[in-house]
Amino acid sequence: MDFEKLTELIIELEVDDIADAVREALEKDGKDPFDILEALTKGMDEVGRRYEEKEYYLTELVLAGETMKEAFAVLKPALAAADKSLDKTKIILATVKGDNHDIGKNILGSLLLSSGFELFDLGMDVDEKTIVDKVKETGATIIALSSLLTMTVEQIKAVHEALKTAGIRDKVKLIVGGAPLNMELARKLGADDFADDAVDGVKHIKQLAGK
Ligand code: B12
Repeated sequence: MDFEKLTELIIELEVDDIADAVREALEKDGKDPFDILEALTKGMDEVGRRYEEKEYYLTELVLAGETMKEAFAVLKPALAAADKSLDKTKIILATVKGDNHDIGKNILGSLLLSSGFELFDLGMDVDEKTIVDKVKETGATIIALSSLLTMTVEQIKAVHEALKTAGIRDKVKLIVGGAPLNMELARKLGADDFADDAVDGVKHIKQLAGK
């Protein structure tokens, strides 16, 4: 099972075959789970491009999401086994209000869990009040937010402002990710940091946590 084939299975939306393919790559071929993740993500990028070019429609987007979830269910334990450094920093993870994309967030969440962080995953479409309340309740020191839609990136600013109003902005680090963002925009919206994929995100978060 080569990486090109895995990328292709995502692009072709082979929801029934992807789990076996990932299993084969892992167990039979001994491929690195992080390389497999990269091949799958490449497929999702191509799906996004086809959607943009109107070669794919919403049905295909939904199916691509399902296919990625099937793949990730098999990949998750292998990713977890690959990284075992322990860290008990508390992290709040969420997709911002108005945004129902959670595949990237969930990947980041699994990697964070497998790195030993204590994770509070609030799900998707999460408003700023819920986040502020959770910081107060848990004493989390890092907030990781995902926004996949250009329309919802302003929500990052809303979270930043709500933390300021609550007087706890300086107690937490805010890191954000998602395709419409970059470091410059992230900073402009009040975030402390940005990473463009989940693997890099974990590295950045380890730095923010002072590890
Ligand atoms: C699957 C998908 C969906 C699925 C989502 C299923 C789910 N449960 O998540 C469904 C069908 C629901 C969907 C709906 C819509 N979608 Co959509 N979707 C996608 C698609 C194809 C893939 C997203 C994905 O899962 N990628 C794979 C994951 C692994 O990558 P990722 O999410 O980018 O995450 C990685 C990094 O960004 C980063 N990361 C992500 N979050 C974070 C957070 C932190 C802290 C860090 C450090 C890193 C990080 O790490 C991740 C892993 O490496 C993208 C296209 C694309 N290539 O991104 C469009 C895309 C995001 N969707 C788009 C659109 C327009 C929509 C809809 C508005 C369509 C519509 N007309 O209804 C709706 C919006 C619904 C809503 N309110 O949210 C546009 C957004 C354009 C924009 N810039 O605003 C895109 C880019 C497609 C396109 N090219 O036009 N979508």
